[in-house]
Amino acid sequence: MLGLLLLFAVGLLNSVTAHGGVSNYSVGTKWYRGYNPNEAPEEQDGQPWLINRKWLSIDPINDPANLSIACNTPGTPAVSSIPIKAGEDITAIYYYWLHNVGPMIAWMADCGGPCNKFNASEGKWFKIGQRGLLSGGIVEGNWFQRQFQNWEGLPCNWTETIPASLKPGNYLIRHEIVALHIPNSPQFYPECAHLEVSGKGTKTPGKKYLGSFPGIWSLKDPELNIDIYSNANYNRTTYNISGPPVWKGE
Ligand SMILES: *[C@@H]1O[C@H](CO)[C@@H](O)[C@H](O)[C@H]1NC(C)=O
Ligand SMILES: *[C@@H]1O[C@H](CO)[C@@H](O)[C@H](O)[C@H]1NC(C)=O
Ligand SMILES: *[C@@H]1O[C@H](CO)[C@@H](O)[C@H](O)[C@H]1NC(C)=O
Ligand SMILES: *[C@@H]1O[C@H](CO)[C@@H](O)[C@H](O)[C@H]1NC(C)=O
Ligand SMILES: *[C@@H]1O[C@H](CO)[C@@H](O)[C@H](O)[C@H]1NC(C)=O
Ligand SMILES: *[C@@H]1O[C@H](CO)[C@@H](O)[C@H](O)[C@H]1NC(C)=O
Ligand SMILES: [Cu+2]
Repeated sequence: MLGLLLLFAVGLLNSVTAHGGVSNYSVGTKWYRGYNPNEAPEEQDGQPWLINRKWLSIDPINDPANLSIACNTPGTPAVSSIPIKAGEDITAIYYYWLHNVGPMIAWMADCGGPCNKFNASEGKWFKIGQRGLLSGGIVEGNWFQRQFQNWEGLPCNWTETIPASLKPGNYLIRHEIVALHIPNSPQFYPECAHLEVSGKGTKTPGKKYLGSFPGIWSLKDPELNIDIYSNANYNRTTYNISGPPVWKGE
């Protein structure tokens, strides 16, 4: 009976911890606490330290047409912003990330004013970095997500650079992990934070780099609505990350 209970508990634990999201951010030596869906909302909502848009659940979003695809559910704006210079790195730190197949993409969108008044579904999003299949086959190969994965509860770090030429201003940053381990059922895990970008940059990405959430992702996309285990895909050694090209600051 105890064994059975234990088995059940372990099963439950696995199904719960199988999901996740960004726990903290760091810029240089400074850490910023993210929203924690496992802690009381009343200790987080409206707090002056909050730089992360609210996300209530570590579960994935399955429907790319859901408004929550932009900044998760409910995506309530943060109070504060992370100050960062164009050209600096930002690290998103996750705990217990357990999936291993699928692309990871960092996006930004100009809030055109204070981000705490900005509707993320009206953002024009651009990629600043993406990580996919680095080598090997699509099922067992060396995905960045597989390197990033950590079973021991140690922090998993994902670092990207704010393009050095980016015009200063208020931006959302959106870290998104796409998990492809279930055939024809891509899972999207996006979280957003508010950035206050400084610097002497003057550039903004052109139209071919921009898109909307909902909008960019579609279940008609064969790279997302994919069965990685099928005969046709199993031995593939390339995976093309969908969406616009990454903006490098040109
Ligand atoms: C990281 O995030 C967790 C969960 O939100 C929080 O409890 C912890 O204080 C954060 N760590 C740091 C160093 O900010
Ligand atoms: C959007 O997704 C969230 C979280 O996955 C869910 O709670 C909500 O019901 C969905 N909304 C619609 C309109 O399906
Ligand atoms: C945000 O924008 C979307 C797309 O234009 C719209 O459907 C939605 O109602 C807006 N949400 C709010 C809270 O205004
Ligand atoms: C992850 O990043 C944090 C913050 O920069 C750092 O303290 C930690 O050592 C890093 N962990 C790993 C495994 O690189
Ligand atoms: C994948 O490649 C191996 C080695 O060439 C081959 O034995 C296997 O049948 C292939 N699998 C599929 C599903 O095509
Ligand atoms: C990926 O993109 C390259 C370059 O556009 C193309 O040659 C290749 O066929 C694509 N691979 C797949 C699996 O779609
Ligand atoms: Cu999961």
